[in-house]
Amino acid sequence: MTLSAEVQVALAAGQPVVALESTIISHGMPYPENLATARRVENIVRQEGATPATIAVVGGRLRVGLSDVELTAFAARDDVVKVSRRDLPMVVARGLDGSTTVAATMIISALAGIEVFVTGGIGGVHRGAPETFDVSADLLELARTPVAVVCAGAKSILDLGLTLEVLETHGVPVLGFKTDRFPAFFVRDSGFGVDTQVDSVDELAAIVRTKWDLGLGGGVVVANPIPRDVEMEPALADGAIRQAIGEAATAGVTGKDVTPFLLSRIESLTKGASLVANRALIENNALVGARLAAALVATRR
Ligand code: PSU
Ligand code: MN
Repeated sequence: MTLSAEVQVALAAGQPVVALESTIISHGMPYPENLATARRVENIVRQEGATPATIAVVGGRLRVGLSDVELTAFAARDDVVKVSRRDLPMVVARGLDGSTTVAATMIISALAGIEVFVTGGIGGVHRGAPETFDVSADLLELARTPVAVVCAGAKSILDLGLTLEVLETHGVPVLGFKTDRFPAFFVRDSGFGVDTQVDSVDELAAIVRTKWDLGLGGGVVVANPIPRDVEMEPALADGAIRQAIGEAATAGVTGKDVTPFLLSRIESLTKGASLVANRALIENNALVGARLAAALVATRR
C-alpha cells in the first residue's frame, strides 16, 4: 500500500482524512464531468480542513491519495477495471490498474486507518434479486469493515426496501443526517425511513465511535439527502430508472456490469439532468464527510 505524502502526514498527526472512491470516476460518470467532480470534491474536503484520499489500485499497488495526473488518467481512460472485494487479489497479483467500488474502498480505507469515506450512492439489493441474487458486495462490506460511509442513500435502480432489510440483518445502522427519510439519491425521500435521525456531526461521530468501542465493528451508513434546490423531479428519475432496468434485462447485462450500465443509461435518458444532481449531492456529501472526520478525530482525544 502507498499513501500520498499529505495523507501520511495527516494520519500520523491524527488529523482528519476523508477517503473517496474511484469507481464513481471510472464507471459512475462520463468524462470530463467525472474529473471536474473528483477535483471539486477533493477541494471541498480541503476547504473543510481535512485531507482527501482518493483510493484506487495502480500497477497492482493499493493507493491512498492519487496525484492529479493519476486522477486525470482514471477519469479519461476507458480500460480501468472495476474492483470490488472479489477482484482485489487478481488486480493486485497481476499488477493492474483498477478503480475501487464502495466495498474495495472501505477495505483499503480500513487498512490505512481512515474512518470516513464519502461517495455518491452505495450499491444494494437489485430489483429482481429474489431471482437473480444480485446483491452488491457493498452491503456485506458495510457489515464487516469499520468505516463510516457518507452517501445520498442509494439509487432506486435498487430495491431500497430489501437493501434496508439486509443492512438491518447485518447490524449496519442507517443514520439520516437531518432527516428521518432514507434518501433515494436523486430525491430526498425514498418512501422508506432511516433507523434514526441525527442532527449534528458530533452526534454522528459519537454513535460511530460508540459502535466501534462496543466491539461491534463494521460500518455505518450516513444518509445525507440531496440539497432541496437540486432535487430531481421524482417522475423523471423513476421513468429513466424503469426504462434503464428494462433495457439491461433485454440486453442480458449481468454481474458487475449491471450498475455501470444503468448509471450510464439513466444519464442519457434524463439528458444529463441526473449528472447535475449527481455532482451536487456528492459535493454536499464531501462537506458533511469532512466535518464528520473532524468530529471523529475529536472523540479520540
Ligand atoms: N451507485 C451509484 N453510483 C456509483 C455506484 C453505485 O449511484 O458510482 C458504484 C459504486 O462504486 C458502488 C458500485 O460501490 O457502483 C456498486 O456496484 P455493484 O452493484 O456491482 O456492487
Ligand atoms: Mn451486482
